[in-house]
This record gives sequence, structure tokens and C-alpha cells, in this order.
Amino acid sequence: MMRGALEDTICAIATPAGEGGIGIVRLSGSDALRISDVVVRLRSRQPLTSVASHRLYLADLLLPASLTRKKDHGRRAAAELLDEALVVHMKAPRSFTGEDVVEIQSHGGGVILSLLCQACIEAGARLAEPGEFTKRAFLNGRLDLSQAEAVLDSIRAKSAAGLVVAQRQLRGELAKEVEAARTALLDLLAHIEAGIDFVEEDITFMRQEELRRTVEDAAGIIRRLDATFREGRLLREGARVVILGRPNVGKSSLLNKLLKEERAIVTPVPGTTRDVIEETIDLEGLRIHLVDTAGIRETADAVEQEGIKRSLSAQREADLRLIVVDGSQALTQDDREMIRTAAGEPHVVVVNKSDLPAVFPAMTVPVGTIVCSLSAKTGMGIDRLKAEIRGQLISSGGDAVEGVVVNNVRHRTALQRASQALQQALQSIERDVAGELLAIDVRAAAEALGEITGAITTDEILDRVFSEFCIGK
Ligand SMILES: Nc1nc2c(ncn2[C@@H]2O[C@H](COP(=O)(O)OP(=O)(O)OP(=O)(O)O)[C@@H](O)[C@H]2O)c(=O)[nH]1
Ligand SMILES: [Mg+2]
Repeated sequence: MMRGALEDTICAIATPAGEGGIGIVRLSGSDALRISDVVVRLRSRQPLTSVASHRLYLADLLLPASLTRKKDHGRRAAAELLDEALVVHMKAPRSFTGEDVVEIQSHGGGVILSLLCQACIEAGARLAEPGEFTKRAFLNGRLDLSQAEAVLDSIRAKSAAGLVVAQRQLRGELAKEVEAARTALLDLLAHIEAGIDFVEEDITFMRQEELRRTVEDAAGIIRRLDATFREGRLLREGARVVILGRPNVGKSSLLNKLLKEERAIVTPVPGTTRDVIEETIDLEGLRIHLVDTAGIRETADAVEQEGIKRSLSAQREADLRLIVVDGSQALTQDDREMIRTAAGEPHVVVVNKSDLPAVFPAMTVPVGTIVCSLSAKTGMGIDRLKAEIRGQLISSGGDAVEGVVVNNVRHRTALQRASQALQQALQSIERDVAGELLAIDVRAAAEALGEITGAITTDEILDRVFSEFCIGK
């Protein structure tokens, strides 16, 4: 966890492990320039401390002192140079962390970068802890806590849509909405407390109606944000789409078609798939975890039974179910049962094998059920299914995710706590209870909101947030 002193100047390799064209070591802290001057020799021979900020300079990097100490103390030969590099320093406060920052861009080799780090440490820096650069940016007021988390979300984004959400949050849009609600509650709190203090003078500081409206407005903002959570999580982590159906209806064929790859075994024998098969596809920027399952039926085969057990548990974890039926056969009791069970959860009924003559009369399904007719064999109708999958998962159809989206469990829990406190507050207003009690709930709601942006924070919250980061971020 984060225990290092904030006065320390920290350094870390900022680029991923492995070989790369360039690699970057970053330093931050009041000693960053002095330490860099020990490690870096500008080609212009000027000290780094004397050259303009926010510009790149060509430089030679020197080996760590401990590797050269035993040799003569004269000028270091070219052979003792570590590498060539471009160096930039960013004077406080105009840097990511708000402190003096130096970034040294050398060639991206593991040995180069670890020796460069070692040289910085020998010159007085300390190895940064996970997330410490971003934590400093937060503590120095460069980012609020939700923005700091968005840095990590941006780095980890698995799809274009997930990135859009992270970038909005990084630009402070979530913080803005949360702060608006929090400020309104703090104003209200001030009024309530003034009411408590001057109650003898019988001044009505805020009429009950106004009180209720302010609390309801804040509760409205919170509800709206909370409602975006499911979508936010889907955009961040991807959605689980589970393919279900009787044996032999073409579930594995559908998986293969969507993957554009013969991933699952397809045979005319019912009960071919025995295990849960999971693959990930990118559906126009939305990450989908596709799950093919064993066909569900009564069977005496122990292996198949186990497969069916897994199908049922995969179904429970699904964000969306594709119930596949065979359009060239009459619906069976099992088909109907599966369609009925899926009602109430997001699902699409897929009528497969549309290249074969269809069975009449047309099947009847509960109203509102989305039915896609397609052929997993020829590919006919697949595009429409893809559009329906997106439509079912993302309310906007996913073209542009409108507005702020909550995608973080920590934010979600805080929103829910705020929401509960405000419900209590509304009840108190209703029953006209004493201002002291009302103040407790309004304050609790404001504090929960404050945890999202970090306006109110504890070491525990900070540790939890930044321990998710890795070193160098
Ligand atoms: N004509 C036609 N045949 C199809 C279509 N989709 C699948 N089939 C055939 O149906 C049979 C079963 O296909 P699978 O994809 O293995 O079906 P499944 O639902 O995965 O079956 P299990 O794994 O046994 O539950 C195979 O012979 C496929 O070639 C289709 O759209 N049209
Ligand atoms: Mg199968």
C-alpha cells in the first residue's frame, strides 16, 4: 500500500515491460531536476535546471554510479554511456502530478530502463509505489478522485465505447454532476443548521416545500446516474451473451458465424457440445463475451448432464440470452419452456435454419419478444441479430453514449448510500421531524457524494483506489 512520504522524489518505468522502440522513465518531486542532472547529460552541455520547461532535449544517459565507481574518476568514455535519450522536464505546477516532472525517453529495452531507474535511485529518487503518480496528481488538486480512476479506466479500456465513457469521466463530467448535487445539499444543510441555531427567534429559514424540492432534485440526479450503471459496466467490461437452446438447433453454428471462425464443433448429432465455450468478439466497439452451451434436454449421459448444468449456470450470469430454436421444425415443449423462462430478462429468440422451409403456422411468442430469423449456415439475417444484440444491451443503440455514465462499483455504492439517506430525509420532512435529525441524513448524503470525487476521503478509500494501479501510473 501507499506508505511512502510525499516529499520524496519518485521514479518508475512508465512504459510496459518488454522490448519497444522507446521506453520512458518518469520522475516526480521537488528533486526531480537535480536527480535527472546526475543521470542525464544534455548534448548542449547545459544543466537541465537551466533550460526551458516543456521542451524536448537530446541527451546522453550515464550508467549508474555504482557500475562505474571503481574505474578512474576522469571523464567517462563513450562506452560508459547507458543510452541516448530525449528528455523533457515539466515545471510545477504545469505537470501531470502538479510537481516537477522529468520524463526520460530512452530506447525501450528492459536492461536500459532498469539501469536508468537504478541510476535515478542512486542519485536520490525512490521507486514509486503503484498509482503514486496519479495519487499525487489527486492530492495536488490536478484531478479529482473520479478523474484519477478514469485514468486507469482509459488505460484499461477494452473497447472504443468503454474508452468514450472513461474519457468523459476523465474530463470531469461525472464529477460536475455529483458536485452539483452535493453543493445543493450543503447549501440546504447550512439552512437547516441555521434553522436549528435560531429556532427561538422563530425564523422559517426554508419552507417545507422548498426543502422537499431541493432534496428531491438531488435524489433525481442520483437516481439518473445510478440508472446508467448497468450500461456503464457493460461498456467497461463487455457483455456476456449466452446462446441457449435444445440440442441440434444450431447454437454452435451461430457462435462460429458470429466469430467468423470454426471454433466450436458442429455435427448433426444432438448433444455435440458438452462444455461451455466462451469467446470474445468486438461488435462495432462493444465487447461481447459469447458463450455457447450444451443443448438442454433430459439425458442419461453423465457428461452431457454436467454440460447442461453448466449451461444453466451460464444462463444465470448472462447480460443477454439468445434462445435458439429450429425454424424448420415445430416448436417443442422444451422450446416453449425456455422462451417462457427467459421472459422478464433481456433476451432475443433466434429462429435458425431459415434457409430450410419454415414450419407453419408461425410460432407464437409473448408480446414484446424480439424474434430474429436467420440462417447460421448461410449467414442470412446475422447482421440484424447483431443490431438487436447491441440494441438490447445499450439503450442508445450504442452509436453515441449520451451523457455521463457510471461504470465503477465504488461510485455506484456511494450513489446508493446517498440515495438511501435522501429517502430518509424525505420521510423526515414528511413527518416534520426536528431539524437535527434531518441534518444527519442530508449530511450523510452529501458525504457519500463527496467520496466519489474525493472531496471527502480517507486513507482507506485512497488505498483502495490506488492499489488497483500498477507502478509507473
Ligand atoms: N440447414 C441448416 N442447418 C443448420 C443451420 N445451423 C445449424 N445447422 C445444422 O444443424 C446441426 C446442428 O448444429 P450445431 O451447431 O452443432 O447445433 P447445436 O445447437 O450446437 O447442437 P448441440 O451442441 O448438440 O446442442 C448441424 O448439422 C448443422 O450443420 C442452418 O442455419 N441451416
Ligand atoms: Mg453445440
